[in-house]
Amino acid sequence: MINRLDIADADFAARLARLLHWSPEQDQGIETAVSGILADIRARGDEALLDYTRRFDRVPATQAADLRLTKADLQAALDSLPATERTALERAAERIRRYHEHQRAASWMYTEADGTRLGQRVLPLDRVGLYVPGGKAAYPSSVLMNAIPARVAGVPELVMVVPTPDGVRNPAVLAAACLAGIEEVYTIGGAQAVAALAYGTPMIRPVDKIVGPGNAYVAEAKRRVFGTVGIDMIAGPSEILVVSDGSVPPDWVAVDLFSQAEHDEMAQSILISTDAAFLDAVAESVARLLPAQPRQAVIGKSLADRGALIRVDTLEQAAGLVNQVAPEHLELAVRDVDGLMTHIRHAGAIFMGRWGCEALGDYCAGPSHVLPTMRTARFSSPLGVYDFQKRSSLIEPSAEGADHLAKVAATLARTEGLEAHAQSAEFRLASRQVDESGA
Ligand code: HSO
Ligand code: ZN
Repeated sequence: MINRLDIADADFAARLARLLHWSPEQDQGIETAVSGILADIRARGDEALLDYTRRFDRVPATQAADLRLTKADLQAALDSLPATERTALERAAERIRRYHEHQRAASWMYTEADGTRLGQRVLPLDRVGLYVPGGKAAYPSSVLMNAIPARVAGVPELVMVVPTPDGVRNPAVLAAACLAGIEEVYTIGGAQAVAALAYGTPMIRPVDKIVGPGNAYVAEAKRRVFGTVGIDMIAGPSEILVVSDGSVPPDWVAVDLFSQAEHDEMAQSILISTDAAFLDAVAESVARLLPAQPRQAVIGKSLADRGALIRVDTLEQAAGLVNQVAPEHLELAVRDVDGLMTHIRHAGAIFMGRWGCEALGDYCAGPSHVLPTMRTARFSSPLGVYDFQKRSSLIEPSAEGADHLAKVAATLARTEGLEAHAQSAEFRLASRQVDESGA
């Protein structure tokens, strides 16, 4: 049902390594298909886009313009939502906005003693593309979680692409786009949509960065257009790791584990505890609560293949495992959260204390639910305002500062054998003396 591990077992490290191992399918067929689609969109633009969309999504479009939604379409989707759903989306959007306002980085500048000014200017990206999947993982919450940080950064042009298989639109996704202030939406998907965003077509002007999750074709296309445009990350299956000292009800933890397992058979749900009786109780909760879950098949497979209940001796050992796993989501269901936090280094989002269930963060706590997976929390961060801002360095030497710097620069330039650099630094020095003597 769910794997049981004990840190005291001789084969613990090997079993854990086997459970954690996951690598995205690297399918030669996908690579070939995607490279063909990218080349075709570059060569034939909207014609190719129309062809692929008719073929893959069976959309009855006759011209490229049929693939664009109007502002009225988005507004109609928002108006069609039941009031409770609309209010929930609005409240989530408001909270996500407020959280991200704390992330906005400001430009800065300082002046040195000789009057030289140095600084950094922060500006939003001009134009960003948001990919939204059309199939089983079409989440309106993800539209908010990607679009609002971009909006808060000040990105003036946000373009969304979302496939509509058989022409069927997802009103909640379009409503979320409307709430997030997205005005440019195309009903396209797959590698062809990524290519259109990256290279542009007569209908779609190219963007500067593409964000948002997608299937293996979308991921491969994003990998290939990276460099032409920026991308956010290539996300793996969802992950949750709960650390508990047994101070919360076992049923709570069981359902928390289900909550990520239900995303995907490849999702990973792990509980680490110092309390063996608590682990037994959670195993019992899992067995008792699973049959009533609508997604019991997916959850069951995820827990059997990749889930684990792990016994450790101390919470420091638990923290050591957390840092090794570097999970996307971490719940600290323990009495002494602050004490445990001092040992935690790697996790995408950390839910602290007995009330910190991940589902709140998935929808409405405030931080983006777009988080580093597959151990990448060791070196990367949640999607945030900073992903939609870029920085320029500012250098304004004073006359006196230029003198000092020229000597250092010229020396280093000659060390590197770059005489023109040295002269470039020194020319101003020489001509400034002429300049100031009025000659
Ligand atoms: N847990 C997912 C996000 C999500 N959950 C969307 C529900 N909807 C990211 O890991
Ligand atoms: Zn989730």
